Amino acid sequence: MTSRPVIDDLSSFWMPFTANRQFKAAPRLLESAKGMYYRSTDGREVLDGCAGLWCVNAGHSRDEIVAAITQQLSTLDFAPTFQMGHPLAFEAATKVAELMPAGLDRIFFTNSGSESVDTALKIALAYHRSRGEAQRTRLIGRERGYHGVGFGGISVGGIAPNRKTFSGALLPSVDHLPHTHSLEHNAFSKGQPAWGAHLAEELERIVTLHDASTIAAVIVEPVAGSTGVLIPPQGYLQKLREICTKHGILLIFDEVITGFGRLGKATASEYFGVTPDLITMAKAINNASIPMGAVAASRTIHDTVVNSGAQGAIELFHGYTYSAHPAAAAAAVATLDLYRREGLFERAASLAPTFEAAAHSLRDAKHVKDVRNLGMVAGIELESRDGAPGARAYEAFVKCFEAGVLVRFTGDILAFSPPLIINEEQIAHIFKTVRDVLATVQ
Ligand code: PXG
Ligand code: PLP
Repeated sequence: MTSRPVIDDLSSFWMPFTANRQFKAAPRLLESAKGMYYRSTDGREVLDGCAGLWCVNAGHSRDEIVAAITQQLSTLDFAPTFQMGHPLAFEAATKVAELMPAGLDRIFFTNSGSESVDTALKIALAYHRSRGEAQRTRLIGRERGYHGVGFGGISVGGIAPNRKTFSGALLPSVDHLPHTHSLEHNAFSKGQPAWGAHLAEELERIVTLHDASTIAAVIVEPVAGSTGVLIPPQGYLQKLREICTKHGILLIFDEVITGFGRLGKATASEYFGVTPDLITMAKAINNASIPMGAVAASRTIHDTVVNSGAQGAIELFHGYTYSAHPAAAAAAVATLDLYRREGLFERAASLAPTFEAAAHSLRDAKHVKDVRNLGMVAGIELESRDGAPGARAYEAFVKCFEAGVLVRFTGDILAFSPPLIINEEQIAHIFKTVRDVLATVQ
């Protein structure tokens, strides 16, 4: 394939979560992708170590998904789902429901993880109101949590820079659990760290402070991704579940990253054996081929809300123009079929030990102060450069890209979450490249 010339005007696109001036002074542009590889506009193959942004779990530009979308767009480009429907919306919901933990089989479609989070928070409030507990409005998130960028998501989220600018407009009545990250206790843990389950008991303290009767829901990522791969301590999620159940508080797992095979199961809920009341998802739901997200609600929540309205009345005043967009729904159906046909969740589970060993082989690499992993996710935390947090990981990221490997960085943490079609040689290549790059990073 011939490379197109790089466009010379980068000024109009205000880039998301990007250092715009720095990027535009030295852009990194991708122009095509297939399977495990991107191709950059300067004609280089780049091995995808992070599935795009944790989302392309079946690898890039898969023929079956492309065909499903193309055919759908020429058959039915758009159909409303407000007081109307189209068959694929229902088929996609059934297919998603089949992958959810038993009982979480009512699916509300959105277009992103951020929308899924705000939807789940609203469903939690609607549920309590329908039960006659309208005073349950408080939401509990967690420090270092990432729940997208809607006002609801940044309010329950726990990443300071995402909140600071907007602090005057965050949702009222939100509290946060402490995060579970501790290098002092858990550095270089393989899989779930042994220390930290007791941190879930902080929820009891928060419940005592505010009273359970005011609390609607707790939302956490089962494995925190964006904030730098924080693996839940053994027993931690189980304890959160117990405390929520005891106090009638809904538990929401934000599975935007962990959903659809990242841990070797359809959901982290299944992996950990902990069933929340609501699951948010997006990204790999349709291999990120068309924007789509969803919320899986328990049948109890759904039935409580839906049966509380008068016949003929709209039960939940919420929805998006593009909820269950036909192209996105077609992509989801094709993707979920593909995951099953190729056994990609099982493949992830069987590759996980190799991935773990490869990640931890960097234990003695230059600048490394922690390696952590679970399923097909790993994080490598670097010592920060004095007075310049994030600079070292940024340099490593740029050098990895130049060396033909795409990784993700956040602060001084490198994150790895490759497509689940990766092979052992490619896993070794990613971590060898990172080791070599780190040796050259200041
Ligand atoms: N919840 C979680 C747990 C996420 O990981 C969102 C919600 C928001 O999804 P949308 O589709 O609105 O972006 C996410 C998204 C990173 C990175 O650098 C992570 C995400 C998105 C972009 C970059 O780690 N996660
Ligand atoms: N703003 C205006 C003026 C609208 O008419 C709509 C939807 O009709 C929206 C925002 C919401 O857009 P969406 O449904 O795509 O989230």
